[in-house]
Amino acid sequence: MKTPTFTTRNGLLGLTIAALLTGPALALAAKGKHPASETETKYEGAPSVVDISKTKDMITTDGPAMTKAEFKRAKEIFFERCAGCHGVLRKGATGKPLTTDITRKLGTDAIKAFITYGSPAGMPNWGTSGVLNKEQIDLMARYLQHEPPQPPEWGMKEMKATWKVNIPPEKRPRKKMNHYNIQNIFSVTLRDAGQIALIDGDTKKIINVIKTGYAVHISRLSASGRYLYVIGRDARVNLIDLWMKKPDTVATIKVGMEARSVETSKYKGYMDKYAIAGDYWPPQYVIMDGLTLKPEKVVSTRGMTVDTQEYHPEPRVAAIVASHEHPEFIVNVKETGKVLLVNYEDINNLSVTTIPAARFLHDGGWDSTHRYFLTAANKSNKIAVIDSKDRDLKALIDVTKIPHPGRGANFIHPKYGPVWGTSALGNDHVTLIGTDPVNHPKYAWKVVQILKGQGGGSLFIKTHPKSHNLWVDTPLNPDSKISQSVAVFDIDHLDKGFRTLPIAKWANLGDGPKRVVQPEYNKAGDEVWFSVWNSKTKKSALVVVNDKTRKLKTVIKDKRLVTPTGKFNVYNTVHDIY
Ligand code: DHE
Repeated sequence: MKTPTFTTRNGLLGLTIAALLTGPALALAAKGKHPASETETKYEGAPSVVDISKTKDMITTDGPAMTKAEFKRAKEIFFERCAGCHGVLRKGATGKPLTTDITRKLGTDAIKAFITYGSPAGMPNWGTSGVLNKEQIDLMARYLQHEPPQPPEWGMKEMKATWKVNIPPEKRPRKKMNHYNIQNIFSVTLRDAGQIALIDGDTKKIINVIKTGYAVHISRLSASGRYLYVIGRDARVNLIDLWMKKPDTVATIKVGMEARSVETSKYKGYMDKYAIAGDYWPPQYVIMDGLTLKPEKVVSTRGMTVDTQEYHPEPRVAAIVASHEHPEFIVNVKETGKVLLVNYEDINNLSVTTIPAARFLHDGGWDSTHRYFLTAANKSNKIAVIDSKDRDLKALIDVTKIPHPGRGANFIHPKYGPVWGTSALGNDHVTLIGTDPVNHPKYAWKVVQILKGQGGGSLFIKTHPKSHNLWVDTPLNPDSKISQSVAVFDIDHLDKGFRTLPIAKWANLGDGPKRVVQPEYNKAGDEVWFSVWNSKTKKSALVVVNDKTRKLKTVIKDKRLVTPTGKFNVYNTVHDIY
């Protein structure tokens, strides 16, 4: 996948034209100084994987003249560069809306200026950076004044047509057929290979490399720990049986055209019963049979935004977690800013509680009691706290720029009691929030401390109940010294600051970006694993650190480990330990 190499794409229409053409905006753009960083574009700017050959296209006389061939080329550029932030239908996502009522008022010249110079609100300077040439910019400026092409829907019929059960449940092993300690297996995302590697956490040997969806994204486990669910950006779900002699795929389905999240039912009595996947396109979620992936219920997330209460045609499904308090999935709907509690007790008569939070809900995780879900509304700079027991919003907490917790990290703070933490894309803050309304009510749902990390561009933080370390990665920091190392705090002495460990150097891989990403513990909580994420044609590795001594334990190198990113330890993922 091609990744643009500069600034964020946030607000094409955030400024007045005058400001853009003459004011500080132009000066900033000319110097390449956007307040929003390279970091955010690297992260959000991945091309949309929607199949654009199937869109419904319309060139109307209301827009400037364009040939069919020009429209097709502009559409390709839009889905590669722009859809991630402005949305497939251009109704606005983390970037501003680009609907024709707005773009036609602006006109070709003004749009060209925005695309060329970018804006301090976060629009990249596609022209002055050399990514798009004058002819392409002119093409895009005209294209944006025509109606957005509409990708096709993907309903039950399409899902069923792609659903395949390779090994039906009755033909699967009746007991575990291998000698692996499956609770300590890691499922490792091999992003650009479209594969996952299953790695034995005890021996550090690769058990199997399994073909999954395109630009595979995350793995989650069934409540029993037997079944692994993997989702690709192309919305392909793999169901993998860890009891097989050599664990492998037993069923697959494509649940949409583009997706990011998958989860399984964890409430007692529903072990391994249901899985759910959330789509970016079409905007919907689907509940599936947990043992076969048979699609049971598809539900659209289109609807009104939480604040202005306007219709949004493309609210993408972001993080999904499984409630431990009720038979429910907790579903983040990004663009409308709503959290849905989808009750799976009776999926024919589905009941859904809708909790208002804030726009651009993204990732998040549980507090240590597994009652409260803390989730980032990232471009609103807020953390929402959902009470999964009482089914309501407990708090909406202001934090600094672009919180990105992954699932966050829980530990007992020496002063404030139980806290949950998040790092950020937009600055070096590690924000700690009190999570104990019973014994520490004064601190509950308040920012109790902000630690200074290595820098912005952080995606994930992690600790473990048995550890005294808090690990903070910074893979998207533009400074390679920072992106190739990790910060570690002693949670008993947070005021002492962090130590830096040169993880990429330890891997000794030669050249390449070698971003160090996503700490993940083993089951025992005495090792922490890091991916050294190099480009596709270069060597990558996993680095295992002794959590007690903070010294290198081992480096897992193998030519099959292409672009490793997320790692999911079976036990910790089943039990939501982080
Ligand atoms: Fe992710 C989690 C979306 C880019 C690695 N990512 C998530 C979740 C969402 C999401 C909604 C939460 C899922 C859940 O909990 O159910 N990610 C997106 C994007 O939209 C985005 C910004 C751009 C894109 O086009 O995909 C994006 N993500 C990335 C990456 O570039 C990362 C760093 C590398 C990769 O493998 O693609 C990446 N995302 C991850 C990982 C998690 C994740 C490792 C799970 C973390 C965890 O500990 O649970």
